[in-house]
Amino acid sequence: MSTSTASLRALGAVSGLVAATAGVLAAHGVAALLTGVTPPVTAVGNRAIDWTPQPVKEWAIETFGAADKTVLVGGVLVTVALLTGAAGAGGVRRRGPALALMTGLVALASAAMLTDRTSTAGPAAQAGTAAVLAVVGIGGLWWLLRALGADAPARQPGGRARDHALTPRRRTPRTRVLVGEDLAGREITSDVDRRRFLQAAGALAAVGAAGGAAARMGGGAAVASRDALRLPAPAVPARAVPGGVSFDIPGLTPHLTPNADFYRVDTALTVPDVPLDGYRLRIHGLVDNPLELTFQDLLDRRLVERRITLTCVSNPVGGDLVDNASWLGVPMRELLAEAGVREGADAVRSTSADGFTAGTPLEALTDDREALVAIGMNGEPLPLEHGFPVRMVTPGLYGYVSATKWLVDLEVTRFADFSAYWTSRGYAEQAPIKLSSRIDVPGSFEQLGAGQQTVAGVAWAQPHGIDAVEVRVDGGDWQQAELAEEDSEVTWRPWRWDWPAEPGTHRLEVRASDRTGETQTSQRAPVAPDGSTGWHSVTVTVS
Ligand SMILES: Nc1nc2c(c(=O)[nH]1)N[C@H]1C(S)=C(S)[C@@H](COP(=O)(O)O)O[C@H]1N2
Ligand SMILES: [Mo]
Repeated sequence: MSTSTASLRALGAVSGLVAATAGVLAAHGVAALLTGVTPPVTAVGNRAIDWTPQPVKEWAIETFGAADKTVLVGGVLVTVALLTGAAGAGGVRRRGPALALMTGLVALASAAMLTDRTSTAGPAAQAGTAAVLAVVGIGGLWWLLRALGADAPARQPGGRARDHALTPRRRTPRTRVLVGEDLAGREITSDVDRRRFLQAAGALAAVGAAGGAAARMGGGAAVASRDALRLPAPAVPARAVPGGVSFDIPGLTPHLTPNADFYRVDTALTVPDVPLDGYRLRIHGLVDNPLELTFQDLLDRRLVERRITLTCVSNPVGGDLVDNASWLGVPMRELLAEAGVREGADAVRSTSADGFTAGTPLEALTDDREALVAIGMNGEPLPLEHGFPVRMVTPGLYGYVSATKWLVDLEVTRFADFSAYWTSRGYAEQAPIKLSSRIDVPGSFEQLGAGQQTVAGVAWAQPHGIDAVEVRVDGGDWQQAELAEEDSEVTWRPWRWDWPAEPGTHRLEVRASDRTGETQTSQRAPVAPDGSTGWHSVTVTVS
């Protein structure tokens, strides 16, 4: 392959990338201008999230943590770039296969957009956005490849530049590029219309830039709503945080997690944009009086403030998908009582604005643990990532069955009659949080000096409360740790133990017991289907 062929191929690859980028940006721009439309990359990402096998998903969460979504979107973008680049490179001689590949990609993205669970727009808006992707992506590639001389009869050596010579109007200099050799070993060349190529590329860049700008400007109504919102003081404030709820030990998790540090787990690729204007919470199903509440209706109710530790089923032993916040909200049982739950119901199916669903036992939402329909977190309106404007918080149950964010619908029903998002993907229907404990200090593989060392961490047993924590070294006798003051049975409890550390490599283990008399099992269980078990341990070197 000669250099000129290579550079023609490179221009072809650029054509594929430019057309695809312009198409995607234009579609994202249009989606941002219409409300509720899911743009192509998000739609494809959502499909990927919903279809990724569970073990792969867990591996991704564990490996990439909070960056898992960035990695997913990056993966989608890289794949599209490679395919469209290759299509363009291959399309410099014949456009057909390149356009077919681009059409296939557009068709897949369109299918994902038209069936997206997070879309709240009508099919016309969703289809119109897909059409923009198709026109810019496929049309753009066709245009660029034509300027590169694809499908024009290649000229044999000695041939004359017919259209060049015979069409004086055309001033565009065409560049002859070697595209191969004929059987006799003579060069075959193709005409590249440089001016037309630059015009096409420029036009597509402009379309892409406009789309990108619109995508940046559009949406964001929830941010404005949140900025303008002032939460009322709670009718029932949480009691003051007791003095000794934690220890002053560097590296020990703080009792209350600041919003910015609070773990986040959800299936939302882009944070749902749910403005207060037009917000409705429907409560219906097996009830006597279906309710439809505005955000103001919620504000006007008896607001209760409570500190509750949230826990994710995906938290491995020793992991950090558990955090504690002060929540402000309306007691769920008061809303359900007003709706009048009928005989025979045993579950509430909650749905978010982005189509996520959870199934919660009716009992957990009506008993004394007092689950909340929350609107505030640590003295602020809920952050967008944590469910603005309304979410559920249910003490004692893992988040996937009890903590629906961007909450819009509560259906009183029976477990026999539905299957929630994670339950239909192999997770348990019922998922009480398992008793667990974690060593925060010292860190794994830390090097320590010999002598008195502090071992510390947190333990949780919502909704029963922690009764004891024990630590042991190198499989020796269990030693009682000192517990911090209990904030409540539904919050975690810090503990500490003074360790006379002797030189060598040591393994520290922790286990907790709750108020029901249960002690944490040493039996290791993975996070699926209903939460991990086992003892957390860290290995350290003392010298
Ligand atoms: N809408 C919606 N709500 C959701 C989820 C979700 O994917 N979508 N994930 C749940 C899970 S698995 C957990 S553990 C909690 C986490 O809440 P956080 O992100 O505020 O910590 O939210 C729950 N609520
Ligand atoms: Mo979770």
